[in-house]
Amino acid sequence: LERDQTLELDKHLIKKDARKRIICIEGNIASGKTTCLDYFAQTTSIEVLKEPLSKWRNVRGHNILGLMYQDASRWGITLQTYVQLTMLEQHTRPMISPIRMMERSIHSAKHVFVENLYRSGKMPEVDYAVLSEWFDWIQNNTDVSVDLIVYLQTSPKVCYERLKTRCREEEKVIPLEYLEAIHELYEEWLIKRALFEVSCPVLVIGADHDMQKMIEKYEENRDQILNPPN
Ligand code: DCP
Repeated sequence: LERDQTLELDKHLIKKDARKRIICIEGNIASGKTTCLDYFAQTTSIEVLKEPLSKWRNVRGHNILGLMYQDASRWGITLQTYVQLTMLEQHTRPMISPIRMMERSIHSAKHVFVENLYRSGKMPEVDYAVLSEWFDWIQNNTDVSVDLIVYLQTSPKVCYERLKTRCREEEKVIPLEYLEAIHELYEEWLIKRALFEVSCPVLVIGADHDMQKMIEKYEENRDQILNPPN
């Protein structure tokens, strides 16, 4: 479809129900979230919010993403405290379009990344408790709800290969085991439902394929993604 045609199509989709909707794109590191967000940014008029990575790399001059990968036991809590703040800021920002698509969420930050630090013994229980208190307060007192989670499901090995080719400086030290641990937590949270409550529908899209095939999949799932069931 040409861009103009797809924009028309979206107008039609959006008009059907004027309710505001928030869609989160979730998945392991290098699962292809950026490609997905770019695709919808280029072919729709919806609001697309990228993960605030640049902020994590520069908090008043400090690269806490880099620090965390150098020494997770020391800096994990620092990064995750700031991730939680930046995610809260994204969730609560006034919407400029009826549909918002976000890269990850405050929920995966807590249920996947913080959980992983805690479980792997890199975050003391007391830090985990304080972050959890913050998270619970945020959940009870602000609106960080989500209408649909799109889970880009990958195998950790594929993510590992992509990670090596993209060569982001901070991520050079990431071993396969780390991606396996993140993968396991995503599966527990969104597929096995063994960990935390999931209070919205989850659309699972296999994402081990190359970029062209992934774009085809986004096209196939376009209606479902832009018009999540209630
Ligand atoms: N990160 C983290 N803790 C979080 C969220 C993210 O430590 N709560 C880290 C993991 C990555 C970096 O931040 O090293 C960026 O994360 P993403 O995987 O979201 O970004 P990508 O660019 O890798 O996404 P994709 O490749 O899927 O487009």
